[in-house]
Amino acid sequence: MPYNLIDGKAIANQIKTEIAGEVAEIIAKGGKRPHLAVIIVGHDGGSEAYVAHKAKSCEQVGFRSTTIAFEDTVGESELLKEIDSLNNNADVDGFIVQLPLPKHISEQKIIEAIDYRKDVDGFHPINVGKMSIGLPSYVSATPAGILELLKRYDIATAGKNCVVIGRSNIVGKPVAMLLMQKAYPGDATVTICHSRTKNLKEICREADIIIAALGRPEFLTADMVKEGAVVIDVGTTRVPSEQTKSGFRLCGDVKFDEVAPKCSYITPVPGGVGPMTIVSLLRNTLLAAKKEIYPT
Ligand code: L34
Repeated sequence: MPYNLIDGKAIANQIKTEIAGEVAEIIAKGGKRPHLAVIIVGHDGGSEAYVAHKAKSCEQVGFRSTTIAFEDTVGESELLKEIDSLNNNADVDGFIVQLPLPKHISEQKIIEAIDYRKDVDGFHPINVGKMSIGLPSYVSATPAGILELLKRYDIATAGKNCVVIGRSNIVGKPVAMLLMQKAYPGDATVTICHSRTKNLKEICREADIIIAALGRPEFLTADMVKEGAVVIDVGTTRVPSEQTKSGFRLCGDVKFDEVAPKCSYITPVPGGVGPMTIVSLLRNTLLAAKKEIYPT
């Protein structure tokens, strides 16, 4: 079957142009430049690359951005102090703490310290809760990016069997919630699979749409995929490679070469969901600057 490649990078660029236009309008009217702050802890290669992308993308659309970097020896209380300062900094519209954090710091405690009105990652329980019941909220960036791709490619979701592999708080759970909501994209029949699921292969073979978000390189193979399925690959694992200058390559959760020929649509890695994660963060930051979700 000739498959359609979902070009996340192209869609992301299109959305950046849309956002840049809105920023220009705000500035022309004498408004404040949207401002995103990002806290990064330690030197995880993936995190450093993603945070650099976020800063560069802010610049491209005309946002101000501030990156605050800590060594991985930073104490939890020092981090909480920085969060408190950002919560109270009127120039900062939204901020995030890039995950993962070192083991001696409680991610949950950090997330809950962020003022939910500035939580442009949509990780705070208030935003997660509101999203779950369909109220206006900051929706976390990767799930929002996935839905945007389905929308821009006009992929039908109502009544479709949608299988999500992975149950993380930042992707699996929220994307499942969004796909079952009474909306488009949404109205799907959603099944969430994880490491304890029995008959995973059989369940996947029934899927019209598969979201692979478990973080295991090339986990989804051709024998798990129905002819004509839509496959969204959320994995971005760095695996060692002798072919690249950096010494690694980015590997998705889907064995692309054998799965793609069976698909109607499929996302590549890189260039699929990753760039959409970044523009969804920009979109949330713009919403924060405009105080659209939380007016006060
Ligand atoms: N707080 N932590 C917080 N918020 C997030 O939204 C994230 N995430 C995930 C990890 N931790 C987080 C990201 O930013 C994953 N993630 C992310 C962001 C961007 C990209 C991948 C993951 C991305 O841009 N991927 C590119 C390639 C990047 C490269 O070459 O290194 C792609 O084309 O897939």
